Amino acid sequence: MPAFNGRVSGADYDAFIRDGVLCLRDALTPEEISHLRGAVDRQIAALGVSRTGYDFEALARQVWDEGRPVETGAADRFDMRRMKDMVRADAWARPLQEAPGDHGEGMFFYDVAAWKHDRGVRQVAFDSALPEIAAHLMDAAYVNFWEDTTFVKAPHTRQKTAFHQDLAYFQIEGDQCVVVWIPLDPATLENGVMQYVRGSHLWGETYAPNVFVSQTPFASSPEKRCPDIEGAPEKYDIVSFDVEPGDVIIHHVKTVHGAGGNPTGSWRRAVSLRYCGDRARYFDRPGAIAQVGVSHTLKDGDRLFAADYPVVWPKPWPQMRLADLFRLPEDS
Ligand SMILES: O=C(O)CCC(=O)C(=O)O
Repeated sequence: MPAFNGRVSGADYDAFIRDGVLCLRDALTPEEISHLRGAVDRQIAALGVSRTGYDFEALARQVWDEGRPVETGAADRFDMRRMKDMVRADAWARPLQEAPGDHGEGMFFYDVAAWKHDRGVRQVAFDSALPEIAAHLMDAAYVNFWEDTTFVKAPHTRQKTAFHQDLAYFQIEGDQCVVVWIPLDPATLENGVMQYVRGSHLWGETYAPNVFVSQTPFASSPEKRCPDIEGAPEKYDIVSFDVEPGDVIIHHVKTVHGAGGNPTGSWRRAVSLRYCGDRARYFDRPGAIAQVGVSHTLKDGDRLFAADYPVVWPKPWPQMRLADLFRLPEDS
């Protein structure tokens, strides 16, 4: 076990290695949370005109309603018409939604790669306590930042997040990668906090990505379908944590996880940051989701040395602010 000098105690490290998930309290400052809230608000405001922002709740309604066309505004990252056909052709697929309430329609907002145009997100991703924590949990000599993803469940959102494993969504080989789920609002099981299958990172399996609104695996992935956790939750050791802004939940890239809808009247906003360690290698994995705006020419087996995957740990000197070094063309 490595010697810890940061926020991760030996007991936390052991729990992460055993369970594949760890909740750390007060890991981020109020200022850092406010940077992320600002970025998420801007992403949501751009829904309809952004090329990367989606409302998966609206999409699910379009998928399950035969006659309803698929509308995604300007968002063109995914071929959602094909996705609708894929889900409808899947004999195992079923809607994954909370019971209808009296409140109309919520929103399951999804967007990615805010770090490429939002300095506040870069400050959290590069200069908070998270890179060092990730290095400890991965026993990594250095850490690359992979990407950020936003997951928001507005009040009265019926759509669940289908249980899935993250590895096969990413173009990486090896499993030296951790995902940090950052709640921007208090979150409990009532409003859709994340749920994790304890120990599933040790099952020795890689599962195909699914489309979040259904367990349907991407047809282009050669990997097997994730087990139907929603169908028989009592068979699995599912763990969740009640969290407040400032807390983070970190999971191993092979830990199976999902979430309920948010039938409550309060928001459940979250940002998920992904970090890789020095043993991760680039792998143009069939079925992985194409990343937004990458400019590298890495080949399979390469280290993640590219401007798309900044090295965020170790710092050349303490207190250095890496976010100050980045000026990206998309910066607003
Ligand atoms: O917040 C959610 O509903 C999904 C989050 C997730 O799957 C992730 O962070 O990997």
